[in-house]
Amino acid sequence: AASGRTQIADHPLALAPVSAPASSVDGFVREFLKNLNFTQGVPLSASSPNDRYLALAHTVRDYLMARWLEDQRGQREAQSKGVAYLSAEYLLGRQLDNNLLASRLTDVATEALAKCGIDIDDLRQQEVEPGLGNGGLGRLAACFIDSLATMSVPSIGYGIRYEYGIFRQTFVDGQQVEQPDAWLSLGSPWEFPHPEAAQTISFAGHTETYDDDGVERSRWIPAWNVQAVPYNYMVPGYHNGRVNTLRLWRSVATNAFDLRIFNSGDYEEAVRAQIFAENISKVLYPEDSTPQGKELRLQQQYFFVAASIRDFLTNVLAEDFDLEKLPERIIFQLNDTHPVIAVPEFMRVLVDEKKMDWDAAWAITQQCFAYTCHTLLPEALEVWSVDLLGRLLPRHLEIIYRINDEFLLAVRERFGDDEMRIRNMSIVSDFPERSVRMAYLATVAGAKVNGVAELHSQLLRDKVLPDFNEFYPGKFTNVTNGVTPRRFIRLANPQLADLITEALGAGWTVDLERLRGLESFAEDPEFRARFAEVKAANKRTLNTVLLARDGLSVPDGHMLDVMVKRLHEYKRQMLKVLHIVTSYEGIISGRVDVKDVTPRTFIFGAKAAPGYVMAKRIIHLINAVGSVVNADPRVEGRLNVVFPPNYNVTLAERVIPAADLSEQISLAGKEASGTGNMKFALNGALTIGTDDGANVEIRELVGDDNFFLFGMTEPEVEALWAEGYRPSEFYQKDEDLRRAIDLIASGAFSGGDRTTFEPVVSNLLYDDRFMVLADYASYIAEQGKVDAAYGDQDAWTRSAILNVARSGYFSSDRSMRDYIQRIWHTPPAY
Ligand code: B1N
Repeated sequence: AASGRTQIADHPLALAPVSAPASSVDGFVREFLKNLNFTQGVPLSASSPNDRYLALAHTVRDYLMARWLEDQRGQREAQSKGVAYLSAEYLLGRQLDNNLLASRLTDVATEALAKCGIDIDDLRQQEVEPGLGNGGLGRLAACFIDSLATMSVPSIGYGIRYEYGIFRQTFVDGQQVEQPDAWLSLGSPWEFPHPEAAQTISFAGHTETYDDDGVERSRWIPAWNVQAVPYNYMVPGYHNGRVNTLRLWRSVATNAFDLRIFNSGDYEEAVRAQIFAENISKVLYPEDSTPQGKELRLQQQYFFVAASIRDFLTNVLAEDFDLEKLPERIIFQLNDTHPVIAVPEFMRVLVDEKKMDWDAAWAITQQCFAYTCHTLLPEALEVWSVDLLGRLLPRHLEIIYRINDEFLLAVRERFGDDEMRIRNMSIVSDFPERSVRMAYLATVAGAKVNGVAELHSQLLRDKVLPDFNEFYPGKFTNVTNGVTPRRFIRLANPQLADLITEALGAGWTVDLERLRGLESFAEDPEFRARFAEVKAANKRTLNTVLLARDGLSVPDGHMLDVMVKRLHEYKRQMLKVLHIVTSYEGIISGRVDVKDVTPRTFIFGAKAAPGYVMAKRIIHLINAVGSVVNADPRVEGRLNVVFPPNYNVTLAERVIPAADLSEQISLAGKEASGTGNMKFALNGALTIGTDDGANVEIRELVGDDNFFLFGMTEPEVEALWAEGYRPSEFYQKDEDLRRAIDLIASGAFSGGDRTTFEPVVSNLLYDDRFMVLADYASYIAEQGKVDAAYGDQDAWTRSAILNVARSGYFSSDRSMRDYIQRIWHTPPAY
């Protein structure tokens, strides 16, 4: 087979480049009909919307193909240093529109389809977004690969092709019910499976030592294995002709595995084996920030990193590559701790398989990995029990022990026998059970460790890993997150994009700091009027979308106050609820004249992890408050709570451009960065927020006058904890707060039943880990300022424009430049 491939590679036709079809409307019509006929096997007359969508997707693929093949060849041949982004999640969002935009085909395709009597918008609606991520972390990975392609950085994304992505959320009587996300069921036109390139990935078994020509070596004798089949996705850069690759792995049963069982004549057992193997890439774990230590999750993690490392070593490097030079060719970026098992796997390959000396292998490994931490919550720091690791990956556990032994030896050399410090820094911890702290392993192995916003990186350095910072000076750094302006401005907000282009000319989409040029336009009344009209149009569009999607509506003339993000106590959706209940209580008690209430629509979007009981209760409460408030005639329609189910990337693209007010109200020190906050600012919403995560940097950039700050700072939070936080004292002291909580407790939102939301109320009064009550007064006061500011529409619009003008820093292109400069040191292009 190998010599056959060589012969073909030398054939003159093998080097002839494929060429893209003609970019004319007629050319596009031809390609589209060809795909409809030959790929879908239907004539236009008998085609379903899904047929047409798939044919359109295939047509767009065909236009991208020549560049993709060319870029894959170029990247292989250049042998320059590249980035392998290792992430268990990629929250991509819909592909069609993005790929049309990147390849400049939007207008041609629109016209071509119109010629066939098809409205391209109808086909856009057909696509089920690949929801292969939970929230910010997965969406960040998607933004990063977009920027890497747009900046022509040699890179590849590796991950898992989950058969089921993040669950589909529905509400039944206001309560969350999860449905499986069968995103592949109507076809998956964007992927290219390569079953012939499958890798065998092993698990379990035992280890042994053996004599290798006088050298004692270890080897792993695994007990079972699965096949990892690569599925390639195109990642087109924006208007630069570049197409990078995202490679997601799917697990299937190995032939050998089948055969052994087939030979035993046990057909049922063979089928079971198949199912067992396919389980590994079956479903995305729906926990955001609070991973459960499930065996299948560790299987997923090892499965995809082992396949990715082998893929790089065998398919990217030349066969005779000198492994000592690995750091000149690759940097594996670890997206949180989820792929950290790659570290011992890399060591195993170098030491056991390539027979490299341990110290040499370790020196290489420490240059080939870098680690991004995305959290500060202790419960989110992944830990694997030694028991589980030893069963599933016995050789890796041995390697981790040796890494730890040598690390602690070095610590002793530096700091002396400070047993407390040794215990605190050990990768292997003994309590509450013997386990491996993956963040510590990543920190020891990584060339660099970064947080995702200035404040987060500082807390990581000074509070979470101070001993490591002292031991490894210079290892810790910051790269503030960013978002792609292609998807989140150009695609999501085309009218704003056109207005910006008219003002500043083209070019800002790939050089977002140019938005600064809008500052002077903020002073131009005509520009302000047009900006305000775009916002109003986006609200009308959102209204249309929500009406069709969920039967919900956003009344004209309302301020749009938006809180969209995963449901988590630290994000404090409860604070938002208390604000709504306070406004409502003011009206129905008659203390506030309804005519004085600024009309507001509160939009929520939030999924709760299926096992997170308190989060689900809060969802129930939001829906319950909405039903009561929206239906109460005394409110005269001035308060309106809208909670569309199943918030996802597609809905974000509609909601964010319509928003006036962005709610970023986490307890200071808890939200590592946030990225929704950046998307809102870039779309001209003003932020009400705490001094947390990237909010700090947003406020510094847009200016205090254009940002509603409230709440305790992180040091104030620390101080209050130290002094002893008693939430009930805030309840006693603050009349408004008491009225709001009492109204919830009275059963006003649960048909008179006082038990339904009792756990939420007592959680606030007697526990309140995230200090909702401590920040309540400050939040309500600031919301008063929001109302006042909104009263002067022209001034508000000016602030909104300044938010856009001053947020160019939050492009993920800038994040990529920071990674390149501070961590990767890769060349700008191959
Ligand atoms: O990562 C985002 C940040 O902007 C957010 O502030 C941060 O909360 C988020 C385990 C996570 N941190 N940790 C996770 C996700 C899934 C999982 O299984 C943890 N997500 C974040 C991007 O930096």
